[in-house]
Amino acid sequence: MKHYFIAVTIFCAIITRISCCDVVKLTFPSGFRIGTASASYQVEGAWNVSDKGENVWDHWTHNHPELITDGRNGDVACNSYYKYKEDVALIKNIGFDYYRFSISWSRVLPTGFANVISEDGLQYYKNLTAELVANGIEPVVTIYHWDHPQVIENMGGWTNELIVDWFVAYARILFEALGDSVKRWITINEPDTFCEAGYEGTTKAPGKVISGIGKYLCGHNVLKAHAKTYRMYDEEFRESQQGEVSIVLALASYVATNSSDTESVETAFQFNCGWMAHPLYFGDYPEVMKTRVALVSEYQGYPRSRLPEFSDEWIAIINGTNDYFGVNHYSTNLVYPDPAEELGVYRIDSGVIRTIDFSWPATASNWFYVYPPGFGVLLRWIRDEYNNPPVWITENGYSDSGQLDDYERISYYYDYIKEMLIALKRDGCNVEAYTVWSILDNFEWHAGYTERFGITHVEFDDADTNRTAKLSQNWWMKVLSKRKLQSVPTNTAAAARTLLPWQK
Ligand code: GBH
Repeated sequence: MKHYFIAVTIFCAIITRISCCDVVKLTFPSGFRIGTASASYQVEGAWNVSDKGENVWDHWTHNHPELITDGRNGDVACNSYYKYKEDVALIKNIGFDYYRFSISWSRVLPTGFANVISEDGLQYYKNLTAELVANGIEPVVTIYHWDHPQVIENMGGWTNELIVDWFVAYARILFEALGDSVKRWITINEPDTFCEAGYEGTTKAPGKVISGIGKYLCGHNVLKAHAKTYRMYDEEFRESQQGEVSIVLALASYVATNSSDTESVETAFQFNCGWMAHPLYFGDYPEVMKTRVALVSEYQGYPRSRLPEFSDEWIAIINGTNDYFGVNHYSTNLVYPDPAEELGVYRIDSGVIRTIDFSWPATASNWFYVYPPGFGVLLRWIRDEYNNPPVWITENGYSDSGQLDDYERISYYYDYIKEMLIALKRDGCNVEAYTVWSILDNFEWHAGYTERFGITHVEFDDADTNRTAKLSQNWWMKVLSKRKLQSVPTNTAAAARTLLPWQK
């Protein structure tokens, strides 16, 4: 009898495994799109060529090199302004379906405003787009990836509501100039990231520390700018151009330290994903954000909540302005309730402490630990929360210090994409596309060139900024030709790799 049970148990275990892999097979469904991405300030260089205006990242890196890990900047970066044909050839050779790149606002509008359009600036993006199309690669365009004109920042940047109209005028010029070829637009990249790090911290430009206020005010204006741009596209371009418009959010995943604590997980998701997505899908901020921020604001003595309110008119404008759900995902946080609240002390708006499990593998970025199951958790949460919208993974990738034999990067891709395929095939999540961040090593914001996300190595110390394939680039080439995940090459040296400072 005992043997019988053991046999049955083993049999069931094998069947479960097979059926899991059978469902998933690790192939990409037909029609699934795979692309790669970059952002203007991180790759273009040519910071003062022609009539280009100064942007906040030019200003920030030139004035505060001490706040960049290696003191460097994006003046040259990958030289993609001059090497875009080489970039496109590379993307084509690897076999990607699309290329997500961003446009530098002050390159197109040197004064920051729509009164002067730089012919050279606009021509560069026309050339890049044409080169992609000629090579059968779909252009996916981010209108804004953190580098707004300094002149606009001088007037408060994303904390000044006037930016809404300035942004719409800028976007209109891009729809007009590129919209015949570009059918997939992203208005704004990761408001959650730059609103917090740029208006309540000094790890992103403009590095203004407006504690408790800056982030929400910035996010409020971002939602308005996004929604007005979406409505403008509806009114002036959608019929003739037939494109899609969305925003991209930086979404961590969350798991509770104590597995029965579903509330902390839910609150953490709402404060991250819900902050921007709830208004886009339901018109207003999540209930838990409104009540919690009001509560903590009152505790801190503010006469009103630090989270701004939308008028009914704005709710109607914002509600329903995401044609697809753009997700940048890298890592997971562990969450638990802030114990200080039991003593009546309110320190955190969400009331939830976010941390990491230090047993998870580290990367070269101090915020980034590897936890593949988190990706599935996030995708299922989006499915359930927003009625299974079409999802584009607009960024996913891994950071190291730049070695060509990047075995860990390959296993990161393998493990994360496997979770995505399970969420898609087994759990019915409506994921339509996946984007590799990044095609090239590039200027990694406050980390300078010390953290590398590329599947292609770039020699930044050499004026030629030569590109060299990493192992992961070859792996991607195979994945793309077979449309199926490929096994991870083994690396015996990886086990012996040296500990990073924060692992010691
Ligand atoms: C993306 O940002 C950017 O879009 C891209 O430009 C960049 O190169 C890439 O990823 C790699 O960084 O609360 O301490 O856990 C993702 C940036 C950084 C956003 C970490 C969320 C959470 C910090 N993410 N951040 S923490």
